[in-house]
Amino acid sequence: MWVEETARRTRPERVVWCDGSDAENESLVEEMLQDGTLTRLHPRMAPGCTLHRSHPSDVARTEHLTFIASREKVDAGPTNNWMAPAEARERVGPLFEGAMKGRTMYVVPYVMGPLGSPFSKVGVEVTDSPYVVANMRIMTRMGRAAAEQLAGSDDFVPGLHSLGDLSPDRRFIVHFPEERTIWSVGSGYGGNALLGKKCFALRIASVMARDQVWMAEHMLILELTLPDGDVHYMGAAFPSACGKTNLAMLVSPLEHLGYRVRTVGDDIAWLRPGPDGRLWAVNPEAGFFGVVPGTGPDTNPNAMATISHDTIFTNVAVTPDGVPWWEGKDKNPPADLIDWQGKPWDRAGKAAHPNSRFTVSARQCPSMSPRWEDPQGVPLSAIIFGGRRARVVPLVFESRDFEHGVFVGATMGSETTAAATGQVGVVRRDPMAMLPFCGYNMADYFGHWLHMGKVLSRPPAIFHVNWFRTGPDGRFLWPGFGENLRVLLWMVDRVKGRAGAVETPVGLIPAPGALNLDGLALSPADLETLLHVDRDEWAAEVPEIRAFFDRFGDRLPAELTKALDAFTQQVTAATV
Ligand code: OXD
Ligand code: MN
Repeated sequence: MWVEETARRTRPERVVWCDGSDAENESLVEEMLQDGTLTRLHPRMAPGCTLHRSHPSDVARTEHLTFIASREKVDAGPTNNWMAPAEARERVGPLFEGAMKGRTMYVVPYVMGPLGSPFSKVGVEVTDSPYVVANMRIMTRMGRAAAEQLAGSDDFVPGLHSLGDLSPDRRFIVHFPEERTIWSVGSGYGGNALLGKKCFALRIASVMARDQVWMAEHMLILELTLPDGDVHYMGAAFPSACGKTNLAMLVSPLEHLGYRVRTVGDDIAWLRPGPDGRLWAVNPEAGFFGVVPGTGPDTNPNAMATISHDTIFTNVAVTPDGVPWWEGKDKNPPADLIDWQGKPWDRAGKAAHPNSRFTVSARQCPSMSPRWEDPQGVPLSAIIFGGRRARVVPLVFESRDFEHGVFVGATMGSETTAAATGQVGVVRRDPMAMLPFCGYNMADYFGHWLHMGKVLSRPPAIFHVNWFRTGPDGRFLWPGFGENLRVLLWMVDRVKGRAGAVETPVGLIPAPGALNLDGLALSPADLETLLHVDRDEWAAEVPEIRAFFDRFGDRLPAELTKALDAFTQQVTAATV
């Protein structure tokens, strides 16, 4: 009924119900190759790969055009754009009228979460973009499997998507949290258009999770195995384009000693309290929609292997014979490169767009954990918050307890990246990396976190990391990538109660000697700077954090006000 009603409104030339089969995908891809939506890449160097060039004004999520249409403004909260549902119907509704004239309307049923898992959920996206269909097929369990999971019930999240005319002036991504529906018009890009990802699995799911006592988080999930066979799972929340994919696919430099890292997810985690009082994590996605630039054989060999075939590239550069290229792939750009807009590259600007992306099935990733599709999920030993901070924030610290960890997550800041339109490199508060993705009042979201801490009898330990601290010369002090394992090992040792730590005003940092740095060429001076907590620098952050908290007024949980007061006292108290 919903599809019929949508078709009456958008008036497509035809309606196609997608079954997710290979044959369907092949004919869809063939059509897109014919009409230029996709270009086939080099048959030997990039077998099965295609390139899509988006409209140059449609290259990233547009947060200022993303709305929460809750009935009450206060339920969207001060950090979301709010639109009254009636206004959405008046302003955005008409943009769908006849929007699919002359186009095909695809009906895309999909499952978020492993098939057969009691925690998985069904969505149905109606879209006029075949590119979106091809992406959804990789990113979700799409087609017949979803219809089967639904088994005739109407328990699904409907999402209506149309490219419209692709104009940012008529672009809106609107979420109705009470009705649990999504409208997106005017963009064909990533998180704006693949509605299972940010719109459903984070914004709408965060509301469901609040009501049903679970959590929908912007987190990777990784598995760490120790030489004695002990296995630990960790969830890490970093803002977009801050290295979640790289951390999730980390290659252990100590693999030969039995320290192994495997991937469960790279962007989203659905977390539930288990009967054992621990927090259990499921990756709702089936693929990776990752940032391409910066991905190379040194930084992320697992991603390089994953995207070596059967990948949709969006907005990368190519050689004339169709070999994809991007900044960070290798040192020497090939001759005669064609940039992301299809023009000869002038070598002045970037060849690949900084937010160019790969879409690829997780099944192709050599580092997937055997448990990545476990219907029950995996139990978390630790949660890691992190951001991109050139100064102030140490390499790693541990929160004193879960409640303090919520304060750490709620106050976290990061320099903005190209994943969203807008200025890049300015520090903004991005609590739990959920600023653009929380579907309700963020103060209530903090309250929900605090509540979850009480529900869990064995909550994960909470840490904060910053791989991006620089020295006075602008050089990154920490080698990062595979070497981040050393920080993870300290965390596991903390969880097991066998590593030393030192109190600072922000939390606990590794005691001297507690971080295993064997074989790393890290100078004592750099290590000292990496772990340094400077009271004055932190005191300088306080007014801005307080102003951020003040935006929530009375809605902010008292625990956080108290934690900020205590923190302020600690960083401003006279040094002993
Ligand atoms: C993403 C993002 O695409 O966070 O994952 O922007
Ligand atoms: Mn993301």
